[in-house]
Amino acid sequence: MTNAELAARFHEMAALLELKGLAGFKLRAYQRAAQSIEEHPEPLSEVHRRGGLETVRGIGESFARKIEEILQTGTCRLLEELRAELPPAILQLMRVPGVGPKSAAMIWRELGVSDLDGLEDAAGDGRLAALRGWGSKRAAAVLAGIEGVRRWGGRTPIATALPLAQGLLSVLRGHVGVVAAAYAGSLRRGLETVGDLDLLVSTLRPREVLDAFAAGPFVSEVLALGDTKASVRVRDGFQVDVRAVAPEQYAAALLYFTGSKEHNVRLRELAKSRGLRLNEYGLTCLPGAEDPPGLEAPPLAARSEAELYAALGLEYIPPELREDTGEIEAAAGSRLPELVDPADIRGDLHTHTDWSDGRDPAAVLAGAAAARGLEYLAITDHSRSLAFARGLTSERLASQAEDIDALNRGGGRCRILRGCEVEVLAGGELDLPDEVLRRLDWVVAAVHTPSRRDGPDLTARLVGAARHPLVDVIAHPTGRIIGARQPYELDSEALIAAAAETGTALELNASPHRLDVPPPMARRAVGAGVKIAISTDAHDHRNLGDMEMGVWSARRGWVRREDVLNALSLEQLLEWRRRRLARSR
Ligand code: DGT
Ligand code: CA
Ligand code: CA
Repeated sequence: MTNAELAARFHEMAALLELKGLAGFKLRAYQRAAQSIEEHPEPLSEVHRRGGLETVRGIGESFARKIEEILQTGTCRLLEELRAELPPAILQLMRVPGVGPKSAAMIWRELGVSDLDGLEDAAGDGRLAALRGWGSKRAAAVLAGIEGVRRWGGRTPIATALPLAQGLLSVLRGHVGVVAAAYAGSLRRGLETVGDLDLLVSTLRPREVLDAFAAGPFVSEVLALGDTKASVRVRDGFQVDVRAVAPEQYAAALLYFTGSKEHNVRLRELAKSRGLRLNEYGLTCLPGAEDPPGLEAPPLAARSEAELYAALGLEYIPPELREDTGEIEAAAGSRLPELVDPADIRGDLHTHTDWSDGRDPAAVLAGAAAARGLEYLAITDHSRSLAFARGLTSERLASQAEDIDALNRGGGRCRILRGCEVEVLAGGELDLPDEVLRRLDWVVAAVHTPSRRDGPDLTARLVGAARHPLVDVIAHPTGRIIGARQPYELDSEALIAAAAETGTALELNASPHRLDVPPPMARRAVGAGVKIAISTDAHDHRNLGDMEMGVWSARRGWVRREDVLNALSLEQLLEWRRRRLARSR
């Protein structure tokens, strides 16, 4: 059992005891023990084998017995008694922002409510508001909080987490004792949602830095505060873990806390097979058989993650690939893909203006694209059947084209392509006639209308669109809305096969709410030779900045620069299109 797993049981005991009304130094003893176990550099199972549990900070005789019991049986009597006594779902209540242990205990005792559904009812029908110290405002906040917990399954979308992380890092860097700071964990790996935020600081004055952070105005609750770690909740209930390490440990800690766990496990095994030990403090030589006992080798110098990977005989593995899905083998064989990078992006191939449901006129969008250094921008407003989005008829599309021609003659730095996001109708045919589409520079095909979304129907529609000679890209194929809507039942293999056969590209929609195609599908697509267009689907010039998150997602899908259409120059892109059209005629 790992220290983290052991600590989790102590955290659970502390939370359940607190729900039962334990407070003061007795409660703090459990919380301190949990934290001390979590932070202990050596596995407690080893310490136990040596008979040294009571030398660990915060562990006395009674905790040592509990640790022993848990190591042997996976649990202990106190924990089992608490679990039997308290309803299993009650810890869920504390995931709702604004509900701490005291209020959870009160809600349970006075209303008999012990899970999210019950809390939702009580918040809705006035029982919660009627509790002492509550009131309708606080009950309404809880109702909103429950919705948030449900909607995101307790996970926070990257679109919310990233700016928060950047803000917190600038606070940390503002402290004179901080040498360097970075975010790690799932956010650094570019996941579309994150469970909690993991920040890392390099400092010689950890206690001071952590104390100052935990006292910050953005902190709503301090969950733990020690010499190496602070865990806090920020205002909307999101948990942030900050670890403080000495500068010489920073690279190893960054590697460790970036994860994923699965990737770390593989690295540790690899280290062991080379006579090394890798942990969050560094990479050390394992003592040899002839070495005197107790002699610890100093950590091998590692100023960067790249040096640590090199010491393990691996190429540097970018964070987005660290999921143990083949990256270790590839790095060992120097076969890692050269991933697409935000700097490779030359254009955006899916955007909307105020002709349909976008906010800005084409000129504003093109100006913003030019300011971002983009060479080209496809304006792809919706087609006529998407009435709620003011979809364009053939006539309005023709007038828009004249508008765009005039803008291009005006000589902006960013060339505007006349495009359309054409709806794929239920029968598989397109919403606009071929002779209209033929006059365009860029055709994106998409399904939005929520009629009969059953799998075979949607697959047939999208495969049909891919086979249509005039379609350049299939937009956001799975239809997922992160945290809100599951992907449609699409036969992604059939779509990838059709795209590969016809040379049609697939879109990776960069909106942080979509990130669609999802990374595993992107990986299969590029494996089959399909090109990817990373597009923002901007409905406002500010959305053009979503491109970076799309690129992160693409990197998670092992997408290389040569797989990405909008990493081509304008000239190369138009050439790609000419060839595609010639082939499909
Ligand atoms: P999340 O927060 O659910 O989105 O996912 P992560 O990957 O950020 O996970 P988190 O916050 O639990 O831990 C951050 C990193 O710390 C994780 O990616 C790898 C490392 N880590 C945490 N616990 C363990 C562990 O028990 N074993 C190993 N090998 N690594 C761990
Ligand atoms: Ca995390
Ligand atoms: Ca964490």
